[in-house]
Amino acid sequence: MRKLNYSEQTEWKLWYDRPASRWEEALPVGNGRIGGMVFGGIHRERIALNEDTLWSGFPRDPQNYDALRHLGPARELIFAGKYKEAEKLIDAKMLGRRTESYQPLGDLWLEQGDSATEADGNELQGFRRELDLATGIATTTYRIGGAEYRREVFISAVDQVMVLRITALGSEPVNMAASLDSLLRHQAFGGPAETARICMRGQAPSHIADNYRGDHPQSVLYEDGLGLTFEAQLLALPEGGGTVQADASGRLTVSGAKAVTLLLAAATDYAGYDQAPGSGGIDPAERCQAALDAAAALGYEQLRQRHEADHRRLFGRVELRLGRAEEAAERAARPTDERLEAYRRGESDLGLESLYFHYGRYLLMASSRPGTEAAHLQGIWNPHVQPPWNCGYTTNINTQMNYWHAEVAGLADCHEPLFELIRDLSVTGARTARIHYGARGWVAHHNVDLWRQSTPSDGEASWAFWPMGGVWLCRHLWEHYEFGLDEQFLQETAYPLMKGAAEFCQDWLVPGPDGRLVTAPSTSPENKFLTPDGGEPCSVSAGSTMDLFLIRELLEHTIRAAEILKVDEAWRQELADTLTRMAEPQIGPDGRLQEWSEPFAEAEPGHRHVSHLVGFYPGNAITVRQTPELAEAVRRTLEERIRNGGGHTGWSCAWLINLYARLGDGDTAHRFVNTLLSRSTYPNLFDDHPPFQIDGNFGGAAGIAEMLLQSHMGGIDLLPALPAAWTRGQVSGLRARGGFTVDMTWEEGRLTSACITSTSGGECTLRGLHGLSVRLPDGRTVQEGERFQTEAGATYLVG
Ligand code: FUC
Repeated sequence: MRKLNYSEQTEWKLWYDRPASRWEEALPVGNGRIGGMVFGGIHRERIALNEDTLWSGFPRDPQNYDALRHLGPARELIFAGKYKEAEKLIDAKMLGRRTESYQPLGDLWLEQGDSATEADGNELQGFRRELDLATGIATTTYRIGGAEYRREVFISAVDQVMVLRITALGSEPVNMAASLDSLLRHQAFGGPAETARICMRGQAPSHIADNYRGDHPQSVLYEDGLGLTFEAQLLALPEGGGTVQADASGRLTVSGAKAVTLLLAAATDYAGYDQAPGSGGIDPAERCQAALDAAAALGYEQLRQRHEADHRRLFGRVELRLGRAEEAAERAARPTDERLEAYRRGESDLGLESLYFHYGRYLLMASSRPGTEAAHLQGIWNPHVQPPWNCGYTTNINTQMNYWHAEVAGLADCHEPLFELIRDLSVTGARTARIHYGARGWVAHHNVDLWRQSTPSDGEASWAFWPMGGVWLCRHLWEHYEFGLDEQFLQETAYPLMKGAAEFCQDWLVPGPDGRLVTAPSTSPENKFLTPDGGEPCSVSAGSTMDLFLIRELLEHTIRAAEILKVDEAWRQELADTLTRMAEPQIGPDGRLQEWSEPFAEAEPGHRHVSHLVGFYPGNAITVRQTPELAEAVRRTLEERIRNGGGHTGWSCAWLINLYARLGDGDTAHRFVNTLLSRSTYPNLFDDHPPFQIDGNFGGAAGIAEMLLQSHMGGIDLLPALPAAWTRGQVSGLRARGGFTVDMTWEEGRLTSACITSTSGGECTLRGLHGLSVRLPDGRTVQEGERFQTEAGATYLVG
């Protein structure tokens, strides 16, 4: 199959014909650690900066040592049907404290072009700012009078610096000034003039109070010695003459140059979730200086080449084109915000849908790379000191959704920071398991921060009391193994973490009144039922469906992993026994999957979470082929939720895409792709929860992949949920469980060719062949649903 050639085409670009007027119009660049939002201003340019370890707070002990005293009484109340009383007890006695907040580093400001301005009667012409997803470079170009300027920005993962190149293409030189600023406590200063370097050094708050009520008298708290220290440094390398000057106040000026390369480095003294700021021997200033010196020695051309090669290596792994190329090119000729507006008005734009998919991949590459922090609610991009939901890790759906597309969309390496987060949580969470619940193993709740808080947050039981965060996160370890079959990863990373989470579950499950094992207290994230007696909204009962699905799948995956690794035979048996004794999810009298163990009335029938469907997606306990009755109950559940207004946040809508894809209902899945883009998307294509929250971008990309390829039913399903709107298209590089990469083309809604590459030499079964068959190297053909043996590295053609 012909590989698409990115350099030939324009689809994978976001572009605009005016500067961003607000943050949600700016264009994101990032290397997983340093993030920038490029506004594309003309005389005054702003690049909002982030560094992924810059958080408020410091390591402290958030355990609630009193919680365990109340566990027994809470269970008694629950098993006596006194749910509301149990909820009150938990609210009052069993919760913890809020997590800390991700912080904005500051802004890089540029003032540019004082010799030929519009004020002299010169007209501004040809303005364009764009983000090329294929190269990871944001470019702004414009002309004023005889002057033509070009600014390029990228953040290199290879060289750990932001590179900003300003070129004067016309008759006028580059005259510019740069400065650094921050909302946090900071000082900006310039090095000696000849060093052409400016610096900003600052301190993060020791605590940020939540922004929910806005009534805290000291919501941003600074304490000496208790916050992280950060540093940003900027260095100018002028070309073609010109002078550079850095003054003591931190203003750097370049005049009369033909071009200038600005290099920016940023760092904090974060040395680990359990290390006090400043105690790890890390000097952010030294780090910045080392990065800048190394980058300056390379120079612009090499920095760009190294960045582009690294970026294309990841980005180019997957290519998706929907519809006709000419049509996509025609639409791409319009600025992206206008394109989005037209789409909102009902115009079809398949190119925009595939752009959204590619953007989901781009954003993960830019916010989560090996060695960096995992992507949080806003990836790495945040301008607020008191950000929404602390800009943290919400592990009752949002953090997981961030990584739903990582494996299938060819970014398994970007999944790694999440595994590191899980590893840290297994340490902090072991104390919480013991102190809060008297349990072995490790536990995490719904909010996590840089300091790896594993306890419940404060607030209400309905969200804060949810000891399933770690259990759900472990699915990512298993998925990574299932896609790549890396046994060393299974043995060294995944299994020990899964084992600890499974041990917690063993201790957490208790026999309910009928003797079946259930979780208690149990909530279903953020949702409430009406108590059977008083009709009061309440969140606490026993054995919510989500808990049962999550624990079941963890135990099953752990047993499977132990079998593969040939370890812990007796313990495996214990887990298998636990599975037989556990309560089962129920279908209610109305044919819907029950969210709780009893058919309680829902307090909010259109609730944004569909936690009880976790066993259908991302889980696979329910499938359309193996458990059709349960799948039908899922469909009814969805219909009822949606009829009552569900799916109204960005991430919630993205979840619906995935769920309908799993139902094999491509048209409804596509309807929600359409809703996500037209209702929940900012001009820069960031997901609008509202406010900005990146999970919708990632979950949306996962949903689009899920419509094209599924591999959760013991084989590979090609085009399992192709909507009528996607009549023709091609995709390459999608990954399937069992160690396969899949390329496909389709026309008139039917598969026309496919190419399966085996990465590990496993057995393969294909479905969705529409009468086509697989040709094996020995000349035999294999039909739909027939299993065949593959060889590692070999490709198998379907035609
Ligand atoms: C969960 C969701 C909210 C939001 C928050 C960050 O609490 O219910 O919609 O996404 O996380």
